[in-house]
Amino acid sequence: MIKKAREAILHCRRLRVLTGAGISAESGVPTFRGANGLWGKYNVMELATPEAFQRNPELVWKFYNWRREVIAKVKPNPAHKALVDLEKIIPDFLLITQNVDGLHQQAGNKNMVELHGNIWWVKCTTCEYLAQDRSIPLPSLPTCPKCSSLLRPNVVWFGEALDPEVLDKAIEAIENTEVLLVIGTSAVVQPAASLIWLAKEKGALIIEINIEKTEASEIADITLLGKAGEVLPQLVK
Ligand code: BV8
Ligand code: ZN
Repeated sequence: MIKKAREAILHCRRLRVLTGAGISAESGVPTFRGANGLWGKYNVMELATPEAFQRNPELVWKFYNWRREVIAKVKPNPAHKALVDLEKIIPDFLLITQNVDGLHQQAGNKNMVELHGNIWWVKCTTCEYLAQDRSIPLPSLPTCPKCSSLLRPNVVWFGEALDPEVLDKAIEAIENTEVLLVIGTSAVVQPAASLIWLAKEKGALIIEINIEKTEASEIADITLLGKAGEVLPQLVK
């Protein structure tokens, strides 16, 4: 299977990659639904929502400050690095990530979109202010330097629409690809996961890398069971 996947990837002109929290697991970033659950005592579904922020912005910022602290200490793993190598050899490459940890950019990927935003960016709840801010921790209630309103993390919360331009770019790329490599995602969160079914519908070859079967396994042409940090480098070398 590895050989078949390697051939398909190395001989294709157009390749898209969809990554989820599993690709950062070996860097030490907890996944959302993994055995250790997400972020210890915090329940992401309760906190990563506009309602939670409305109700208790201090608690939501505590959650994000804690995740920023965890993520600041980790670095890209061999799976992230393999995608940088892949980008160098595939003529038409796009990385579509659900992750907000910024590890793909840190590893060196350039041609990519972040469907759910980036934890290192903050935006104003009132004006257009949007900036990268890597200070750790941010004040418990950070305010906008332009209009003094409350700042929020520049991530897409549950119940919020994805940035239409970002989603359109991902859909357009998914609609014309030869191969879609799906790495480390439970394929549960929508509309990101629907990109896998769209690629299948458009005739792409679906290759999945995960430590266990997922919702997408039934439509994957090749499912490679194993850790992304161990499997992915074998596909690229
Ligand atoms: C929206 C940022 C509506 C925040 C995140 C149908 C259509 C549309 C929406 C919905 C729908 N059904 C349900 C919904 C609502 C919801 C949703 O999908 N809920 C799920 C839980 C059912 N969707 C939304 O709310 C979306 N918004 O649709 O709004 C709308 C439309 C128009 C106008 C107004 C409103 C927004 C979704 C975005 C939420 N934000 N992140 C933050 O991070 O703080 S999503 C969050 O989950 C992360 O981004 C994460 O990446 C993502 C997906 O999870 P995974 O990445 O897959 O991670 P998970 O832990 O689940 O799985 C890890 C996998 O890795 C596992 O399979 C594991 O086996 C594997 N693994 C582990 N270790 C390894 C490994 N694999 C390989 N190697 C390893 N070492
Ligand atoms: Zn402002």
